[in-house]
Amino acid sequence: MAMMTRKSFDAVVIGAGFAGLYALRKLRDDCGLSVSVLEKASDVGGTWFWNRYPGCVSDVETYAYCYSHDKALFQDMPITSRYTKQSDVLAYLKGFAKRYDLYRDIQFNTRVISASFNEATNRWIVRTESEELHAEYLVTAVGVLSASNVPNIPGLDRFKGEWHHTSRWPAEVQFDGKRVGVIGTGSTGVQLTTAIAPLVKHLTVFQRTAQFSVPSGNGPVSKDDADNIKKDYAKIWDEVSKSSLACGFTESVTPAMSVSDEEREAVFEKAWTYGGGFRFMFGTFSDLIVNEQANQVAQKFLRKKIAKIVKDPETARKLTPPGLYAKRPICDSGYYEIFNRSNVSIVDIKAHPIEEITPNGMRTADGVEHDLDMIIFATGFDAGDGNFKYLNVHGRESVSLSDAWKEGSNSYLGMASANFPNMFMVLGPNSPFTNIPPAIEVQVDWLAELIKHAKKTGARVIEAEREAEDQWGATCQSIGETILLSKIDSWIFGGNIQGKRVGSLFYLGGMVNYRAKLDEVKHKGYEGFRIN
Ligand code: FAD
Ligand code: NA7
Repeated sequence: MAMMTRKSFDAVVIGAGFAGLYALRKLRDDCGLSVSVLEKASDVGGTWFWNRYPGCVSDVETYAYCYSHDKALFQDMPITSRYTKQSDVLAYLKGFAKRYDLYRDIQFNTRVISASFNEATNRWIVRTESEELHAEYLVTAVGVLSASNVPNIPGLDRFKGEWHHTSRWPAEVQFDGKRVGVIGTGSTGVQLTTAIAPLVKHLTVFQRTAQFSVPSGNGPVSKDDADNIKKDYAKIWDEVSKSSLACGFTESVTPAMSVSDEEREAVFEKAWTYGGGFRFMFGTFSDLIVNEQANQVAQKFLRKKIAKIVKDPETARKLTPPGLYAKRPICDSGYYEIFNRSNVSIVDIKAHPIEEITPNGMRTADGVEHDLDMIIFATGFDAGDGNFKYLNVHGRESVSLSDAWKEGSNSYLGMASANFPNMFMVLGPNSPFTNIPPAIEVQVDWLAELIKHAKKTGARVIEAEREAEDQWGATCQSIGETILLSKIDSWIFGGNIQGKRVGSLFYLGGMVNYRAKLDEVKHKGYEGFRIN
């Protein structure tokens, strides 16, 4: 058996996506800590390393789906299209790591298998398959949408064709001449199917729940427009910090039913033409996700659009969601249109669930055998706390994080948990639900200040108090209950995973309120933390 090597650092960070890279930069270069980042992938990027499926693109505009903390970095960032495609985000994050000399402190192909807090030394022991690392601080940056959900459908092992999950996409996939089945119609399924419909012999979309989607309005950005965006650096990030969603556009303050039917229709139409899922849900009216009547008028508008686009009425019926417009908003580059192609068909697997995967394809409950050469799972993620299940973290008195979260995962402010001293989570459970890079910066900056404060006072332990953590969980839960997103199953509340407890996984109170809470906690001497 190979010898287990031991190393010691001030901080160990797990994950090298947006969060882990920024944590490394901040803790090493600003706080002066020795830091080691452990990443199971072979390069940086996180989401954008793993999700290489055709059509993969952000749905927050390029100018806001990036770091904001360095003006020069922003000025140097290529802005060539309205949204930023997977390969461009990956290149951006690789460039970030090179620019700030981060690679030297990242160990790739290294999966963390456990982490435990040693109460005698107040240090964390982090284990990989071949090493043991000791550190004062443990920072988890393991991603909220990164633990793949591969449904357990009987027969997959007997399938003679190839199969892939979109979040573990291999380098080369040939579609030419193939009959492809895609399970899942969330953001990923919609992007993927739209991209591959023209490439495959036949595409069968296996849909469990129909999704409302609006046009993305994606397209090239000219050099002049990009230059103008860059001149607005201060304005953009000021607006982001003062908004709820941090997406870089002005959110509506007008309730939907406060205007006439004609005005409302015009507002929806303008948003549909301009494009953008978040813009449609939050830029048109202020209350689409809190007021059922407002939500219904949006549903009605979107249903009319589907009926107009999709030529076959039966296909249109299947594609039309019967209920609330209350999943994470999504957008597309011609999704409903692909169903007018003769090589695309849809199977309603709520009506006729998939019974098994056969050597030649899939059999649904109506007895139909769907012949396939390839199956693609666009079935999403065990979101929020999913990755923590594989981390095997133990805190005080060897209590495990999984036990601590048995009744539902939680953390104080999305970043710390009682009994897990000196462990900080970037985007832990009950972190803000917003455009993600700005939320990462807010949390990492705040944690860096907290660590500096503790160092100044000579404290060796920073630990969330149980009561503060419970209160934060209750706040997140009660805000969640007022929002229509909690009324339907989706990854935002854990309802997409069979057997998972449904409850708050995010703080849905918006970025402005979240920042205000962080300021308040800090100004009250880090209220809710025990620092000694
Ligand atoms: P990740 O990028 O998920 O990185 C986590 C890293 O941790 C991974 O590299 C993983 O390999 C590593 N890791 C996990 N466990 C271990 C372990 N045990 N040992 C070692 N390493 C480990 N968000 C938006 O705000 N806007 C968008 O438009 C948007 N589009 C998206 C599109 C797709 C297809 C997906 C999947 C997500 C999208 N997201 C979007 C969410 C996206 O995940 C975040 O925006 C962001 O990239 C998250 O960064 P992160 O560093 O927190 O996590
Ligand atoms: P989502 O939004 O969770 O979508 C997953 C899709 O897969 C959705 O249509 C699910 O149907 C479907 N699904 C999941 N499990 C199954 C099973 N067991 N059988 C059939 N169908 C299933 O994940 P995405 O990857 O599309 O998007 C996640 C986020 O990543 C997205 O919001 C962006 O931020 C990027 P359901 O609706 O649950 O009935």
